[in-house]
Amino acid sequence: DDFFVVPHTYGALKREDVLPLKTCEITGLPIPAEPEKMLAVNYGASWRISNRYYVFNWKLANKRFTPYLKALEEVQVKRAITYGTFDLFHVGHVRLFARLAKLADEVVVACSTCEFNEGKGKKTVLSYEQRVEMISACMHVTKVIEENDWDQKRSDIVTHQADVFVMGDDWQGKFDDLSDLCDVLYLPRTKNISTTMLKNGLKTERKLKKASA
Ligand code: C2G
Repeated sequence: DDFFVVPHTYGALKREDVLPLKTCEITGLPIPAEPEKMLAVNYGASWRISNRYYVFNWKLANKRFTPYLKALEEVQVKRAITYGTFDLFHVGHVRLFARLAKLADEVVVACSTCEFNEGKGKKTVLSYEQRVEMISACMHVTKVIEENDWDQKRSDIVTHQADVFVMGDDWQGKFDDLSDLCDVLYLPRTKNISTTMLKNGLKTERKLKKASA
């Protein structure tokens, strides 16, 4: 039960040395319950002797508190995770990522490999590397990982400390079993755009070109 006061007082105080705070008679500002104990921890036993050349050792203090501040950052970061093929990257994907970025501080996207897509009965137009490159370039995305197994979601959620798992609502209910690990959310798909539409559009265009050639 050592008591620390970030960023300068590193342990060696007890809670009752600091709390409850009291008011300094001179400045009217809040001070520790036992100010002299904190002064001794911060400046050494000779703190009473005025020393115009004394410099507080911020380098040591920062070094000591770095792990704590890093852990604090980790705690505050909210992470969302989602999975998909993201072939012919389009505004439906971007708007999904944009909504994730509103829900969380960081967005992890798992992109299906070509091999995994074969398992989904999908043949992508773009290679895995190109799809990853486009997703990574999206401002809403923090990190891209590989999806090569239907069953990797549980371990991914733990590894990446995801607080929310999100998919478009064409997957409504399919991943509710993950709700013991994190929130599970299905968001409405963006209307009038899909990889299939783009593929068909390209095919039609090619047919029209051939016909007019
Ligand atoms: N999406 C969307 N709006 C669209 C098209 C897609 O919100 N107009 C969403 C889908 O609902 C999905 C994500 O974008 O959540 C990726 O869609 P696909 O690339 O088609 O991915 P899918 O084949 O659904 O793969 O393990 C899960 C699978 O990898 C999901």
